[in-house]
Amino acid sequence: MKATWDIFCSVVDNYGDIGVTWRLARQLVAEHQYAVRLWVDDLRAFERMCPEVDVNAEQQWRQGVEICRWPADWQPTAAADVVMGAFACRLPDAYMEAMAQQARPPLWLNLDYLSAEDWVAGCHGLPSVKYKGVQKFFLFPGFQPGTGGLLREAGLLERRRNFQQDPQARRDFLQGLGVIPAENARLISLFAYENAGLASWLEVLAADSRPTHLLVPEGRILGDLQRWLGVDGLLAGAVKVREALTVQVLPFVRQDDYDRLLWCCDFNAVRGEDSFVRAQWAGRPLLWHIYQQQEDVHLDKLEAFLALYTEGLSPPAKAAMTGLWRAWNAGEGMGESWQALLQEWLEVAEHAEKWCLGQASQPDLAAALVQFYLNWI
Ligand code: TRH
Repeated sequence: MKATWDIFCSVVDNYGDIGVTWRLARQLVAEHQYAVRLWVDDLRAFERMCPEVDVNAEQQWRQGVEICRWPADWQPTAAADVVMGAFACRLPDAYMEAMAQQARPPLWLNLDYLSAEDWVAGCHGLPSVKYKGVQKFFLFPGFQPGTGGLLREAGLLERRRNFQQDPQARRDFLQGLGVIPAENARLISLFAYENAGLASWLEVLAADSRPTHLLVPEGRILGDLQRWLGVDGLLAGAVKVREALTVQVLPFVRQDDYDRLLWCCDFNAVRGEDSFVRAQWAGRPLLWHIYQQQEDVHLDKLEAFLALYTEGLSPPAKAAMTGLWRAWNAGEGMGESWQALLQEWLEVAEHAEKWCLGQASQPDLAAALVQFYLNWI
């Protein structure tokens, strides 16, 4: 009998918690043939990226995954063979008790946040706390050998490359979103938290000799965008033109379509965790708005990633990339660093593909989790 998996996802805020666990659950089913239950405490964020999700259903099947509402009032449930809490979420007490009561206690995992910091490889797979004899283990995604790697479905890069080599597929996809960029326009996607640096970036794009078509999925950055445009109530479908810059607001699309959007663009501004990884698989230059944490600990994570990512770049390209990312994450002026990046564009674009291939040569996170389980039994 194949093992059963329970994945617990508490939606703290935004879309990253459900984005990551939904991706992982699907991959465990599709590529490793496990029976996976995904427990989610709030289905509304989920519905945005997977519109067929019924937000009122206690239980439903989606793409082979059993989706269960994680109720505040937990009902007795037998534990699975592998139990994963995502991002340090606390499992229901009664469920932990059920784990402890099982004749063969399950493998208990905590899937942690993604970080490029050096300590991650040393902590991946280490034992954590115990509950009545059930041992919990830390699992860390990461970029370096010895970590759990990144989520990457089988055949992802081939699909991405086929799409990018097919101009008609790109045109059709964009047209489906109502996007018809000018022939020579630079296409940029923008998914970010509120950012005081946005106006300075838009200024320089508007003043550029080459047109830019900026695609902005509905979300937290719209307030800054509206302020710069001097308009209110921007909704999906809105198109505004300021000199060389065309700004278009997009609906929040399903997760697979968001991938295609990233594949279409010459440059992707992403945020959090999952969109950040997907932009890397797109093989195009990117800008990361990191999720802000208390006492600015996120800035160490930003620097750790930058140090890794810019390895092998020439000093001016490295300086341009680093300058742009630091400015964006400090909410500072973007004009100068954007110009500097444009000077290094060819190198930075080649580097994005190289980085992607390098990361793809490591085992993916789902495979690493399965291997961890197989080593454990
Ligand atoms: O939404 P986020 O800011 O999520 C964050 C981070 O994960 C952060 O690390 C975590 O601490 C916090 O949540 C709780 O960014 P992220 O991780 O990129 O997740 C966005 C998800 O939304 C990702 O799976 C892609 C998906 N998405 C779509 O499906 N369609 C869209 O149109 C867009 C813009 C995103």
